[in-house]
Amino acid sequence: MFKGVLFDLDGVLTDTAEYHYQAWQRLGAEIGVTIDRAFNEELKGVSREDSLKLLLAHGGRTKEFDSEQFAELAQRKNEYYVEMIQQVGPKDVYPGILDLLKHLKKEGIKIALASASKNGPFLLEKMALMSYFDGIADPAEVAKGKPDPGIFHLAAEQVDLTAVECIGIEDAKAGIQAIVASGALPIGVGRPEDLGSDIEIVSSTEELTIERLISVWEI
Ligand code: B16
Ligand code: MG
Repeated sequence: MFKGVLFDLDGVLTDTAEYHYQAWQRLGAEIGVTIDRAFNEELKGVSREDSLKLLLAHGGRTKEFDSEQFAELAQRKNEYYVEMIQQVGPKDVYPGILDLLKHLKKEGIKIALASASKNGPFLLEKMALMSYFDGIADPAEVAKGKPDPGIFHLAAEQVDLTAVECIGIEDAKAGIQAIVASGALPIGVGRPEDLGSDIEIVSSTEELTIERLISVWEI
C-alpha cells in the first residue's frame, strides 16, 4: 500500500493553471508575443523563470532582454497572477479533492505538496487546505524544476518517506515526467493526448477517490 500522496497544486487542487495562462498571455501581449492554449501546455508545471525563457523563445525575443529586464518581466507576470488569486477561496477547490484529502488523513496516509509555485502556501491558506498537508516542498530549495524529479523527492522527504512509497498527482507533462523519474507512481489529471497514454489518467478530479488510488497502486 502507498504511504503518501504527493500533490501538484495548479491544475490539480484548483484551476489556477488558467490564471497562470492569463497572466502569461497578458505579459506576452505587452511585449508582442502571442501565446495560445497549445503552447501553454509547455508552460504547465514549469517554474516562473523557465516559463519566461520558453515564452521569449516562442516569440523569437530571447536576446532582446538583459538579466535585469528579464527579472522585471518575471516579476510583472507574478504581479498579474497574484492579483488574480486574491479572490481564490474554499469554493475553488476542485471537485473530489476535499473528500480525498479527508479519506487519506483518516487512513493515516501522508499528504505533501510538490508544486513548482512559490505561491503554493498562500493558495493552500486561501482554500483552507493547509491543515491537511503534512509537508510542503519549497521549490526554492530544488536546483532544477520539473521535469527534474527534485521537487517530488523533496516532498516525500518532508513527510519522512521516499518517492517510491508514494503516488504523485499531476496535470502537466513536465510534472508527470518528474513523477516517473522520482520513482513515485503517477496519476495524470487531463487528457492522454497531453499527458501520455502509458500512465493512469483521470479526466476530472472527481475520479480521484481513495478506492481509485488503491486500485491503481495494486495494478
Ligand atoms: P509561480 P504547479 C506551477 O505550479 C505552474 O503549473 C506553472 O504554470 C508556474 O509557472 C509554476 O508553478 C511557478 O509558479 O510563478 O507562482 O512561482 O503546477 O507545479 O503546482
Ligand atoms: Mg500543475
